[in-house]
Amino acid sequence: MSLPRIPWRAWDGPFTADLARVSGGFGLGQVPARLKPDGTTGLVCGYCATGCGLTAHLVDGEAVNLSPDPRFPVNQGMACPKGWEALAALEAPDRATMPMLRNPETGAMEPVSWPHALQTFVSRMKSVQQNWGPQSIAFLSTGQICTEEMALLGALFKFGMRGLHCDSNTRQCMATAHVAYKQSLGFDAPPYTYADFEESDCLVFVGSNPAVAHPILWQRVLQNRRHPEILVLDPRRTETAMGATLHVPLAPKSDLVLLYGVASALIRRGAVDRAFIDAHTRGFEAFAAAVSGFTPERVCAEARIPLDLFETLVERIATRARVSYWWTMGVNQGHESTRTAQAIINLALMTGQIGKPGTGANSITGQCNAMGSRLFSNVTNLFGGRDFADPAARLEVESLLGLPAGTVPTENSWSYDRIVDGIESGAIRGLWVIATNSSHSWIQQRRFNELLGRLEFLVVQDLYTTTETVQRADLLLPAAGWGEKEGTFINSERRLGLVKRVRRPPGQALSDFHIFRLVAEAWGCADLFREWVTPETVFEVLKRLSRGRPCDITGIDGYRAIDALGGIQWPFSEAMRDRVLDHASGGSLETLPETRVAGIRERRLFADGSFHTADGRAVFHHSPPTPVPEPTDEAYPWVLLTGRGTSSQWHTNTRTSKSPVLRQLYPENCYVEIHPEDAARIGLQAKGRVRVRSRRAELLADACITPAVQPGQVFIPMHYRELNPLTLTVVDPHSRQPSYKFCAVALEALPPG
Ligand SMILES: Nc1nc2c(c(=O)[nH]1)N[C@H]1C(S)=C(S)[C@@H](COP(=O)(O)OP(=O)(O)OC[C@H]3O[C@@H](n4cnc5c(=O)[nH]c(N)nc54)[C@H](O)[C@@H]3O)O[C@H]1N2
Ligand SMILES: Nc1nc2c(c(=O)[nH]1)N[C@H]1C(S)=C(S)[C@@H](COP(=O)(O)OP(=O)(O)OC[C@H]3O[C@@H](n4cnc5c(=O)[nH]c(N)nc54)[C@H](O)[C@@H]3O)O[C@H]1N2
Ligand code: SF4
Ligand SMILES: [Mo]
Repeated sequence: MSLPRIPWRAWDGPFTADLARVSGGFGLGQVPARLKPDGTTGLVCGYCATGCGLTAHLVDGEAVNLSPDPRFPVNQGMACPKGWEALAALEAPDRATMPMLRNPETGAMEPVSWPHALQTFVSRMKSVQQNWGPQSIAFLSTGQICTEEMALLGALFKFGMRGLHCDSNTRQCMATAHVAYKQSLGFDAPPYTYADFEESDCLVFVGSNPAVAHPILWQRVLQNRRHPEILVLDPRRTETAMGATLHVPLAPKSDLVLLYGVASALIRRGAVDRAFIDAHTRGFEAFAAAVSGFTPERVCAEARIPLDLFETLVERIATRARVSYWWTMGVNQGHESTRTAQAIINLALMTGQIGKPGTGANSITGQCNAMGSRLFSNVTNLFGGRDFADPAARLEVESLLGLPAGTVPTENSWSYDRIVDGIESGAIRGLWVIATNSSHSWIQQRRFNELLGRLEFLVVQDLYTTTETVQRADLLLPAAGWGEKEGTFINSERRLGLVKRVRRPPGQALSDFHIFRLVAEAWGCADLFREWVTPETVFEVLKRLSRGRPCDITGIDGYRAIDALGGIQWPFSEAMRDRVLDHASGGSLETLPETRVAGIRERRLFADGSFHTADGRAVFHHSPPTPVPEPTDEAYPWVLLTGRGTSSQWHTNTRTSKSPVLRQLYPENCYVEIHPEDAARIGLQAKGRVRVRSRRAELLADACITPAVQPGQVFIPMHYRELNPLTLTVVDPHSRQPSYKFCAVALEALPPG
């Protein structure tokens, strides 16, 4: 379908000239950079953190089709349905094409000009700050915009607007992995490369369903020619569990007990790597003592699995040469998630299964750029994984960015859950939500949405006019999406990939980058960002901020190098680049011969056993397991599990619902998976409807009667807006990531209809 295209000249106002300068107008007639002679150009996918390379096929400067890139090292010519259909999300009739402001009298959203929108943004946010203090405004952002955009936002908000409290949906997703790695390995550094899927003899998936959530990574597992064991720890018999050689259907949230039991059994068998432990780790003796009481009998009783299954699990881990551990949200989203993730890291450390092909304690990332947000969003940590509380780090960043001394805040921001509590207490009065649909995805939704109603000013920056959060906004800023802008993403294996502009944004939608630039100008702090003019100039700033850090990317000679090499993993320092170029006798990264490219294409960390802690040793962290905060009881006898439903649905479904192809591939109505015995117990028939009730809310869902879930457990995909009102605000004490995957519910069968 065709969308209205308004040239920037068509509207007037004091910001017009600036708009033209900082945003390149609305990009009319602009041909995307780095177009190949055959009229195609490559870019990485904007959904999940697999980071597949896609080829955009262009006609008259606009992409008309996408196909997977056979030469891209990640996906090797494969893509999942979302990747194939990624352009459909850009063509939706509900795309936001103009800024919209809520009319206080009628309550309706009305289109306004950009200058008016920006003036409103600035005057209302500043008035909140004047009345309630500079820290009374906050933002919630995302792992789904480009690194350069996140970096500009974090710098603008903290250094320019003098705000403090901000977080992103990465809290819902990767905060646990971030904290676990940082404490255990000294830096948030997932150690692996995707080749490890193919080079492992035993892959242990904990709370991870890649067959649905990372389908191309699952394809890489299926390409493994070493006849590997695939061990899946998941309460549900997922698509991944069905493809495994062993499925361990442990009781929900019994992971910590089970993993401690495995550690204890391995120690008893002597299946540990003493030399590695002695040379490269700290705290093993205390850990061994702490887990010694986790006997097979105790573990099997608490995890509710048979003893022989536990013994088989231990046997396979103990006897395979290359063992790799992979975890995702079944671990990260829990009441004791950080220690659970660290229990996985501990297993890899005590067996020396890290830094070698086919090994590692490997957290798989969720969103396309959650890794970018972990390193460069300036939200929970200061640029480049530094600490806001560290005076030397603050000074360093101020000098690298040419900021006046004292510009960098001395405190850490509140986490997402604390920002929400802050709205309740009145500490937060103005909120800016960017590229996340909190009114669907945040936990205990009814409370959250009631709290949004208390805000004095809610700004939402999104692609669409119809999302649950936009419907509650006072001001909507229309954003260009993936494919309509340029920048970088960092995938699960630390690979920087390039996103390109292969479509014109509709109407007056602007890239998030340009919106942040305009806010900076309107706020009056653009002087601080003189260098932050285009995404690629910001990339140079980020390189500078990364120098000497574990995530050093100083050797990446701009976007062209990323484009030429099929992405580049961090770290890639100048010294590494120079070594590569020396061997190739000069030239540039772009012209490297294929033989040299192979050497830098797939790199893992910690090959030398040296970690990022002060003494170079990895640390064993552990705590006694704790009970779940809301156990089942007579009134609420089922555990509600949640997660991804199909590979064709993305989160709150704002983008994936726009594709007629994808819509054919998932159930339209909210559904609940329930075991046949439970269905019989409540008198539920096939095609029946179910009322699912928690202490906080209830929903109606179609019944999906299946032995994939165990008796006493039900599963509802997160893509349906009915779900999160039922979930409960529980967060892990270390990472403050919400526990989305456990609350108690009651069920009632309703007749079909
Ligand atoms: N199609 C699609 N792909 C996606 C996404 C999407 O929305 N749609 N989202 C992306 C994002 S942001 C993320 S974070 C990832 C998430 O990727 P995954 O984490 O793989 O997906 P989930 O379904 O959330 O959770 C994984 C599994 O955890 C299990 N689980 C629940 N409770 C427990 C428990 O106590 N212990 C254990 N061991 N397992 C448990 C669930 O049964 C589920 O099968 O997917 C990414 N990929
Ligand atoms: N019950 C339950 N809840 C969960 C989970 C679960 O497993 N169970 N998982 C959690 C996890 S892991 C995650 S990551 C979150 C995800 O939760 P959300 O981040 O809320 O989900 P999305 O639907 O991805 O929302 C992204 C929003 O950004 C918009 N958008 C897309 N691209 C752009 C862009 O380039 N610019 C701008 N400005 N906007 C854009 C989209 O239209 C959409 O409204 O959900 C969490 N919620
Ligand atoms: S697996 Fe992830 S990155 Fe690859 S095409 Fe699918 S959504 Fe895109
Ligand atoms: Mo996520």
